[in-house]
Amino acid sequence: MSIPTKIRIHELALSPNSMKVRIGMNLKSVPFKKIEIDPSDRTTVVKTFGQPLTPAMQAGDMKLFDSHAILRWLDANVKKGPKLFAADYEAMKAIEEWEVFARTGMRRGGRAMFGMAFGRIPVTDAAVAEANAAWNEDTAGIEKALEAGPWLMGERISAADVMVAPGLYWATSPEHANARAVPFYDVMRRFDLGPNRERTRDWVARVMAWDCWINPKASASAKSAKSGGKKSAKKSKQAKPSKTAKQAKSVKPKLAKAATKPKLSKSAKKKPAKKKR
Ligand SMILES: N[C@@H](CCC(=O)N[C@@H](CS)C(=O)NCC(=O)O)C(=O)O
Repeated sequence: MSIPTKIRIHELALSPNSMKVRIGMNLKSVPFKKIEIDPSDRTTVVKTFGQPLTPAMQAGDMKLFDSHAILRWLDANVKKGPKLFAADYEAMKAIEEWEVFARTGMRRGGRAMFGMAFGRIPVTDAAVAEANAAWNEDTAGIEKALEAGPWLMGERISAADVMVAPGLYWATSPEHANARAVPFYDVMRRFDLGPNRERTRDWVARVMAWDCWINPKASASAKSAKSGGKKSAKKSKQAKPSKTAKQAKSVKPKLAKAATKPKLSKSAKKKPAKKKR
């Protein structure tokens, strides 16, 4: 199936959910146009998509919202680049467990960080320290999983990495020019994953290297226009499509206790336990 040549992503550049979509697009070498929305005026997004959240995508006549839904669409429709999800049942369930973690496992740090950045929560040393303790606790499972391979699912990059890593970007003291330029950078730079998170930090940087907002070389259109795709060849080597058998054997999200709220199912067939808070 050929995918529409005109793809437009409505986004808030600095938001982790928008990062996920840009990374997915670039991993799959799909060119797209970014449309930065005004966070205080969602009229166009609501009019086009019937809901206010970004990222939201228009691909020809097709409209889709939700970062993870867009990643699924990409993987189902674009053969090029690494396979993000998995043909193997167990591997697919493991990726979906990481997805649950991406949506809910880092809420404490994320809410505090963005709450303070947007002025909804007062910035105090105690509140920052509490959020940083949460970041450290909630990323224990990631650090552990990365002992078994460079990516969450082992040898190959997958949707698990794309869905989880951007949520941690702002807690890794980013120095990229666009990050430094955000108006509340001084608040954001106070957040950190804390001690013993070296693997996690390296991995976040490796995943984020595919985001053209912080790394213009990652852009699919830049690659095809400037280098005939050659520049991407080196990268796609390390990010080749996942081998499902390998993925099946690779690490499942064995998350640290604090990171398992909501508890993640041990068996891939079992539904994840409901969130208790
Ligand atoms: N489930 C959605 C969540 C999207 C979402 O929450 N987007 C945020 C930006 S990261 C947003 O538009 N929030 C509305 C607001 O903050 O007013 C996804 O993964 O794309």
